[in-house]
Amino acid sequence: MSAQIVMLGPPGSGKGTQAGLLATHLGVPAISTGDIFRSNVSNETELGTLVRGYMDAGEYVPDSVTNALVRDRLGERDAVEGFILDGYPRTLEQVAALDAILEDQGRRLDAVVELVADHTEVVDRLLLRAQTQGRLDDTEAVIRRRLEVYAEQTAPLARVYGERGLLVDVDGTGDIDQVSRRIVSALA
Ligand code: B4P
Repeated sequence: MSAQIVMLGPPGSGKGTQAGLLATHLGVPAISTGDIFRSNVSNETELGTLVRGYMDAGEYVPDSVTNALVRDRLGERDAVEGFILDGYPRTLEQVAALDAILEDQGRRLDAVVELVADHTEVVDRLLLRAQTQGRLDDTEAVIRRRLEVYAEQTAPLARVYGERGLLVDVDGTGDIDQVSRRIVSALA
């Protein structure tokens, strides 16, 4: 199975969870822009200070910041054999930036997995996570804003990748193992 893969899906669709499982299965790193930003926020780095306000409000971090971060990360040694990108790209500008990064590296995407999940189910999952992990962007108002931003800025990416023949739609409902098995068989 080829392993240059993007995971797409609304907040709460399980993309972070599934990116980690698929990465282990394929032996490549899962690269989550959200996780990288969160770790910078908790370590109070300069980048963390810059991105915190956007994340707490449910808004996207500016493309220039995110694109530079991904370019560096994809240039690291462990990403040479492949990667699962979780939460990137999220805007059309990020799609163009990723194309340029991969072209410079002489490689291309193999597949874009879109996790499809019902609106009520994703909100329930995120509210549950709010209780267990206390993420600052998992309050009801911010979740609503994140879902709006997703619909406006990220949902159009499915059409772009669909036109390129890269899109693989996977039902994200059901338990984590079930979804994971669906992804592996859809990519086979
Ligand atoms: P992310 O970290 O990507 O947050 P997310 O969209 O909520 O997805 P996440 O991966 O965490 O959740 P998942 O659906 O797996 O981004 C956070 C913020 O960072 C963004 O709002 C933005 O500000 C910034 N950011 C990140 N990338 C950016 C970019 N490219 N450009 C600009 N800004 C960017 O899981 C949700 C919950 O559901 C989990 O608790 C999980 O345990 C549970 N779950 C998963 N699968 C399940 C299942 N099958 N059944 C039941 N529960 C399940």
